[in-house]
Amino acid sequence: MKNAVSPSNDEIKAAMLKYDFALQILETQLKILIKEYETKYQYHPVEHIKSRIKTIDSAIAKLQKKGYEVNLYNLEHHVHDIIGIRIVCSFLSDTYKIVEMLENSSFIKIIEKKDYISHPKPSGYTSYHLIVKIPVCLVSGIEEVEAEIQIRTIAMDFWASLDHKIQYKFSNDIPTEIKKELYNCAVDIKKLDQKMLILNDIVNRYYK
Ligand code: 0O2
Repeated sequence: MKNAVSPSNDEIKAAMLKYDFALQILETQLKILIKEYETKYQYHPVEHIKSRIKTIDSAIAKLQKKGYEVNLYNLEHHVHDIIGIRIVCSFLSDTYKIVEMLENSSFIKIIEKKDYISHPKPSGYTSYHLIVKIPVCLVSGIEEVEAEIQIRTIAMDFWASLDHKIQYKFSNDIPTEIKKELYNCAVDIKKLDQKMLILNDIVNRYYK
């Protein structure tokens, strides 16, 4: 399916349709898994879930940034986060519970795991990323569609959201002192996440 000629926006739109379907399926499946988990363990590990489909312009920009020619084959094979789902949890331990829950699901096929919680990015970014595949039943047959699931705590989400705004404001050319301060905030956030987890454990012991 490798095109020598760049696809038109209409061709890309048609190819993107399956991502809409896959997102709906994935959102429903996640709701089922989380609800079942909550019922079984009487515990709510998820604070909220956000999802988005990458815009065509943003997907093309990512492809170009990676140095690939713009065609449908490359969009499908080299942009792994056309579907993005973010699962935001209260506590550090919850993020790993969610990862384990997804690993145990036979419906969601995990292609790649990136643990930026144990191994933060040089910027200080922390989150657990899963690249997954979801089966979508189309008229033409079953297609496996890729998605990226980001799992993080509220505190990590707070940091990433400010970092994202800063990157946008400075067009990725962030002054060194701001980079350093952001990194320091990431270190503080890690400590805060650990302290909140300990505090929550203490509170839970009171209940017992
Ligand atoms: P957006 O606007 O959030 O969609 P890959 O996607 O795996 O081919 P890459 O870049 O190696 O390529 O993936 P990575 O770094 O594992 O994950 C990329 C996504 O993680 C980004 O998507 C962000 O959402 C998030 N991310 C990664 N690093 C940072 C960071 O330093 N700060 C913030 N705020 N978010 C980060 P996009 O497409 O870059 O952006």
